[in-house]
Amino acid sequence: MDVKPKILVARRAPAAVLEKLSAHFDVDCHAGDAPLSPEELRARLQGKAGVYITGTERITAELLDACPALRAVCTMTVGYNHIDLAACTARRVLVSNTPDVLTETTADFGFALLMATARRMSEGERLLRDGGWKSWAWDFLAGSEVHGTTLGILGMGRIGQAIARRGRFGFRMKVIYHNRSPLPAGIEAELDARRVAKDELLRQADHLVLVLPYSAESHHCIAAAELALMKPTATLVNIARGGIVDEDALAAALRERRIAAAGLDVFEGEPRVNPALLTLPNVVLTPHIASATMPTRLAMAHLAADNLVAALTGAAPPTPLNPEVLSA
Ligand code: 8YV
Repeated sequence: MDVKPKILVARRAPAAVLEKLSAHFDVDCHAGDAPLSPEELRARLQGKAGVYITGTERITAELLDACPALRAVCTMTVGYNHIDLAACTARRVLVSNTPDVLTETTADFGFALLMATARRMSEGERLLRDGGWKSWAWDFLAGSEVHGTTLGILGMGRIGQAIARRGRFGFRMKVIYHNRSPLPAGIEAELDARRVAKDELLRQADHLVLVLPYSAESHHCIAAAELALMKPTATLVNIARGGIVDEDALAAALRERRIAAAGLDVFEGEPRVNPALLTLPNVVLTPHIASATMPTRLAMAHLAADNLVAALTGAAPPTPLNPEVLSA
């Protein structure tokens, strides 16, 4: 009888996904909602050929060295800053993520967060629930305009483009962006989007959306100096990773109304939120849910499983990050 390879599913996963994995593997599933500690992860990974993770579990060179049986790391996220990709590649460990299936859903949320932030929705709901809605006034909860304004996108990948499309075609916004590489000419023309220097993006955007990958290079790339370039009427939206923004500098800018408002779905120390942000009225805070619709989360969960099955059964994984390890 063939012995199935052993894998670890590091977080609670949909039943259908566990069933799919169990057809191929001997599955050890951490069913709790609290993440495994790094020590627990290392212990549970002993003898495992594959691991199915989310954005919480960190895959480091040290962990890989402590788990020599590991051949595949499959994350149910598009971002992969929690994985040392170079260390995986050097050890011929296949890494995959879940791009594309979450693009439109995440862009929907990014735009919703922009709207909620500009139009002061959370502030209004808090005021109403607290019994503070007494009468009408011409400037009561008056927010910033969205349609026809300038949308700035920092990081023009798949999700950035999907947000730009919503702004351009749904809200007649002028789109500017900053990205390491320019968009293909066809997409730039479709979106009527202009690539600008980062400083110009900060100066001109009425609404600035952060959608860039997190790395040593993008760590705190929005800090005091960058916030100082923004318009006092501007809003900032972050659906990428918390570490991109210096939260203390952002809280100070919001408190002193050097920018109008911010919408944040991600936080540097999440799930802990910087207390300086919690007391400010002009910030909308959501708990990292940009990709959280049932169909999208199921699609992500299945894609991560399909990658793991392929990687360990000799088939081509649908969305590998280091396909070179397969041919090495
Ligand atoms: C995840 C995300 O849900 O895909 C990503 O990179 O940020 C979200 O879609 C989150 O990271 C889960 O850990």
